[in-house]
Amino acid sequence: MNNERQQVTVLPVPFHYGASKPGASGGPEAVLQAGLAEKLRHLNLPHSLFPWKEPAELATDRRSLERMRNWGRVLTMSEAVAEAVQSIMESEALPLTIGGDHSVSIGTIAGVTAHVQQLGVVWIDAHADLNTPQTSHTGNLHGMALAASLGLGDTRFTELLGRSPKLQPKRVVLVGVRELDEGEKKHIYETGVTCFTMHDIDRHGMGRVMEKAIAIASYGSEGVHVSFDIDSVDPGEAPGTGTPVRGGLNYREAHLAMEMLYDCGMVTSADIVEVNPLLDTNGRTARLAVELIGSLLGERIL
Ligand code: 6HN
Ligand code: MN
Ligand code: MN
Ligand code: MN
Repeated sequence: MNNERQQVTVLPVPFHYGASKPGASGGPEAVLQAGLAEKLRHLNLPHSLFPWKEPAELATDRRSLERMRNWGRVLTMSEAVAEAVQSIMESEALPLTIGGDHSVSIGTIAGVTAHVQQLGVVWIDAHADLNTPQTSHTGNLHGMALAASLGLGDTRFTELLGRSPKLQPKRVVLVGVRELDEGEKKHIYETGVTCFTMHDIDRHGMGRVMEKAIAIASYGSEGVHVSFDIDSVDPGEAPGTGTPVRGGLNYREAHLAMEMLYDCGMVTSADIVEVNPLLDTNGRTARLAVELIGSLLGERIL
């Protein structure tokens, strides 16, 4: 993004089959209700809403495997998201995907990398989403989204739109991590993706951590994708999410991350995921999501 009044196309993906709990499918509606369009208007950004259509589901897509729950539904959704994002990229707008659980990112990254070959990713999350069907304890595909984009896991997901892997580990950075499964730790070591935990943020400060994260994700890259899981933020600030973990980013740290990403001028695309209005208190988490999108798209007080 050169940051010059970039056209933004919002892609709402009301989907929850990648997670255990229902509710994330209400995320797009909640974020829109919380004033997303007004925010974009206030920022003077030309914007439109992508007409998302629930993909027609084949009866055979209802198959489920213990290790990859609802995989047929997730796959059908991922293909539709990938196509939508690809067409948004073609129109030279910035795709802003509103989830939905984090499995929507399998599709967005496939769609973005159809245009941007060398894509950096900043994945802001309490979790790493680096499970494969073999390492997952839950079988939930939202916990496998980043792994799939790195070429790990089931080929139906890794080979979405063809090319696998979509991402190179040296351009992938996790920020805000505080809960990892054993298999995910192994995947971090084996792939060499960079992982900044809450410990790193406490120790060095969010400013320093984001400087490093942006330097890594953008080095030699043609663009940077931001995948923001709202559970990266402390549950006290963002209660409306399905897999909350104590000890998260505070309000200011989350905004600083988004502001610095805007300032780097490399952002091609973004996902805001895991807002669950059924678990929210008075729309607080949805409003936070809108504010954070504002910071990512250039909102400043001065
Ligand atoms: N998310 N590691 C756990 C799992 O089920 O694989 C949690 C995943 C959470 C996924 O928040 O996007
Ligand atoms: Mn996630
Ligand atoms: Mn998470
Ligand atoms: Mn687990």
